[in-house]
Amino acid sequence: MSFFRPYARWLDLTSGRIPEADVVTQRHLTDMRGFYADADAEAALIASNPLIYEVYCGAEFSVRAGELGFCATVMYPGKVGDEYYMSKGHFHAKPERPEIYVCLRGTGRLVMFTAEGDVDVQAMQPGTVAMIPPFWAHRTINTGVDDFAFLATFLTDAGHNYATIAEQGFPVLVVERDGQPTVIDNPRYQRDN
Ligand code: S6P
Ligand code: ZN
Repeated sequence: MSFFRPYARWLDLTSGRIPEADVVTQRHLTDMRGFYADADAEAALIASNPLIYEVYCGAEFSVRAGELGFCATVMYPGKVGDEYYMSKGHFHAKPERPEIYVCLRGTGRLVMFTAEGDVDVQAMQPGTVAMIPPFWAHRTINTGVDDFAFLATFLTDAGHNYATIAEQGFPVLVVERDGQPTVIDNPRYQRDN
């Protein structure tokens, strides 16, 4: 069987980018309308449409079982209202698939939750290795003033399920209060769902 081919890519450990990535995805504010809690702040920023984050993937992935993939995410510093720039966040389409994140640059948070209502927030700084268990949705947040970057590795058949998150977000938000990242409840999230 020859349908898997070995490959290697150079990950720039300083910037967090994979310069020769086969696939680069950019997410601007218009790609995540409605994800931030403060609709007025989003409307005020939408004309300038800031780039929030970029994802560099080593290769175009198949969805065949048994393939491990890796992607590096670089997230820029900024806020929409008092909510820090963040990823859309997702469950995996195969929700039982876990994932590992390795922080390369900056400071941030990895926020996770389960459909049963458990919530977990991990602080991320260069060198932090975080495990996202099966069935936990995950989102990253740049709480610093520099770029925040991390490497993710996962079985490529994990896929993405953004629909639940697009509807009502995460149970908690990470906002700036008195200059500090602070975790607060998300008023839009229905805990009994
Ligand atoms: C894939 C992995 C990451 C994210 C990336 C962007 O399973 O978790 O590569 O895709 O950080 O986040 P999102 O929520 O927009 O896919
Ligand atoms: Zn994931």
